[in-house]
Amino acid sequence: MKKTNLSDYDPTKVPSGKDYTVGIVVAEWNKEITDALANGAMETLRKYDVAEENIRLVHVPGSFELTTGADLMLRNDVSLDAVICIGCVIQGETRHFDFICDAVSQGLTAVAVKHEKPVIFSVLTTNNMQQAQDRAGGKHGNKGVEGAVTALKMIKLQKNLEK
Ligand code: DLZ
Repeated sequence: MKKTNLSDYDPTKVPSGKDYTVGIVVAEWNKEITDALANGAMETLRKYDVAEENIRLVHVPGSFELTTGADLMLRNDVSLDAVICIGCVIQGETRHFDFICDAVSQGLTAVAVKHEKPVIFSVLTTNNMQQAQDRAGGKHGNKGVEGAVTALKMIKLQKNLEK
């Protein structure tokens, strides 16, 4: 199966984030992975000129709480243009994985619709730790980088359409 590098993108198509404000919610479960994803996201936002003071970072206990974290951020900071949600859910022996993944994907979609702002799903859902490491700065890139690029593109799209 062909595996794409999550960090492969055309840099000429990424908008400048000079005037944008971006929230990042990071789950603490599998912290080694989510810290690497958060660093990838922050480095990418800085690379595309988002000012340091316009990057708002908060942590939540696990991926299940990303929905509440994103909702709280958007409710309490109207200057946010988008929120990137970062988590890592690793398949275990029980169905917990399925419930968390379903809840987060549906929850984040609902938050985006409620607040009419881009909410980005930078959540790894993997079978094991190796697959997560491969996607958190390993051989398949960094899903946090992809999340930041997606956020910048979606903010620009929204601003263009709502002019
Ligand atoms: C409970 C749990 C389990 C088993 N696995 C993960 C995981 O792989 N990744 C993750 O981000 N969180 C996990 N959690 C914690 C839940 O997301 C949540 O924090 C708790 O169920 C409390 O609501």
